[in-house]
Amino acid sequence: LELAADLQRALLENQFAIEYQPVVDLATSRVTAVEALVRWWKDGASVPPEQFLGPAEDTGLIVPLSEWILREACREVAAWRASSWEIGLSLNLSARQITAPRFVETVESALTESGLPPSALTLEVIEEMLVEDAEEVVTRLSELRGLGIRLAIDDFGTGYASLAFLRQLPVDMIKIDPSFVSGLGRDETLSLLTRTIVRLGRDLGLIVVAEGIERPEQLEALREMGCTRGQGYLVARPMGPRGVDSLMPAGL
Ligand code: G
Ligand code: G
Ligand code: MN
Ligand code: NA
Repeated sequence: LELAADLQRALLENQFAIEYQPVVDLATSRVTAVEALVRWWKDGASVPPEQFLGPAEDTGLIVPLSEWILREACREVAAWRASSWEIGLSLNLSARQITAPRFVETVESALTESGLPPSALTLEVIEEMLVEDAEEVVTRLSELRGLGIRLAIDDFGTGYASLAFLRQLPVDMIKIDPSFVSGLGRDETLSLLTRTIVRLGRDLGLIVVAEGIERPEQLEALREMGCTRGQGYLVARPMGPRGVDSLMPAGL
């Protein structure tokens, strides 16, 4: 309860910030997109999202918080694109946000107001969101995809029904969970599973992003498997907007 009050005040007092983690083309190292990751600066320290996203979801505060993240991130990425830098934006969705009233209209208005084209926005969802209110979640997400927005399955491979999810929802991208990527070069089973996921994604015509790349041997293995995109501390850590500014290719 105290946390709920703190969160409410944090929203009013602009204590939230967005960090962006680059997603790169593994062949060229070109930044293809940035994933927005919310940060809460409370009394000078950063509170981990794991500590406040659950309570924000339970209290419903996730809805106004997510709308702020959506509008702010669309605005910042649209500004980078205004310099002819063709990067996309990935946003993590919460289940409560998707089923909130006027969710689709809110996303549409964030795009219109920022000038970000729908095709530059990818919405990341996890399988757990299809457990409750599955029909409504699939309907809302399908409406957004109909507007040209892309959909990604985050933490792919860790849910109990990864393959069923691919059948239920029209997606454009899968993001391989770090628990698979961590084993590359060290664990034969995890390497084989990663290779199989990459192959599955490619056969389905999906963009495959490997997450949690921390060691050069993982990068090498992913390239060899034909995985074209990646994200992780080895490539780039989450960073503030000024950090992203500094990644803009020279000449733009
Ligand atoms: O940034 P970090 O790795 O600490 O994120 C921890 C968790 O918080 C991840 O599961 C990530 O998906 C989630 N997360 C980060 N930012 C957002 C956000 O803006 N909205 C939602 N719903 N989840 C987020
Ligand atoms: O669940 P999701 O994939 O949205 O989570 C993203 C989270 O993963 C962010 O909090 C980000 O800080 C974290 N992250 C990004 N790259 C790495 C990495 O290479 N290693 C680890 N351990 N965490 C990472
Ligand atoms: Mn994510
Ligand atoms: Na993930």
